[in-house]
Amino acid sequence: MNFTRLLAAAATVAATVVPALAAAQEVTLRMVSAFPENQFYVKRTLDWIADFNKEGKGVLQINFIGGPKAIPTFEVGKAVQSGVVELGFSTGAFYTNVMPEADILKLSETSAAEQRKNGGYDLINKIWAEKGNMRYLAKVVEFTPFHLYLNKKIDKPDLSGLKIRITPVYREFFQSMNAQVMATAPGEVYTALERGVIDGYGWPIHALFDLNWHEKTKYRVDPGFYNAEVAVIMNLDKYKSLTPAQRDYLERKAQAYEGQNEFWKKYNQEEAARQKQAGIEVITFDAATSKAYVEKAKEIGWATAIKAAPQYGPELKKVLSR
Ligand code: 173
Repeated sequence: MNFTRLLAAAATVAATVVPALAAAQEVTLRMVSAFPENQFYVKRTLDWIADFNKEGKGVLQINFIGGPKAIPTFEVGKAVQSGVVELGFSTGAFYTNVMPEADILKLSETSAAEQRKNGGYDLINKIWAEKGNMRYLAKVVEFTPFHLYLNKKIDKPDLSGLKIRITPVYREFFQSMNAQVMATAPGEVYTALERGVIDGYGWPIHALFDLNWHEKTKYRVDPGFYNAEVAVIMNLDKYKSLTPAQRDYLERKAQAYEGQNEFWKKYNQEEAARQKQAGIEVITFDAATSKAYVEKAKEIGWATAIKAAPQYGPELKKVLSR
């Protein structure tokens, strides 16, 4: 073969191979949600994904597989850890079967933005990588207290004789008030309320209406406690396999989603007003009892965290506390 023909052959090869390579560069990440698909959290995430896919053409795409019908709520963390799916949309309480540290983020007093600056975000990612084979991409729910919701009236923080739906978020705190507890995924709460299997449940200040729980709820106990955390998490092997351009795009989009968290402050006020309109009565205690209630939640939260995670619990406490 002379040189000209060699060049021509090389050009032919390049013309066929290069576009194939370029096309192969687009990667699609499959995502599952641990929250039911009819929850507003998921709708908001689907909007984010639509924008992600529009701008990410040729680089990175997300394929939303579904909610707990695809992978059960308490299995989503495991699925991300093992790489069955690349992305998960969940809260830490739902994947304590991966690592106990996951549930500690509910004790955050510093914001996600502050944790990006004070070393918290790096520590979370060190732990999530080491113990969960995960990358913690973005916290997309915060500034949101949890509350106790009841169908029987109480006049002091005593849940003796009451059966309360929990996740790991609330377990030790509600047990300390003598509740009989039952862990269930959000998708099972409505039926449990309808059948009278439970007398109440723990849940954030928002998102009752998404699942129609307001129809079966009489009281909310104030004040709230802790700080709900919901995040986009990713299988670490997949994360590492991305090109720098793909990773930059993913991080930029994830941070932009996290950057919208101020949204929850106003939304939560609206949700509280909506609860009032729906006839949900607020149970309050005197000032000293309320203060003790919140302090007890925090004390029990950290005691449980440090017992379950003796190494990382104290380290997390430094960056999550004010
Ligand atoms: O109550 C729950 O299901 C729960 O733990 C939770 C955590 C974060 C956001 C919403 C719910």
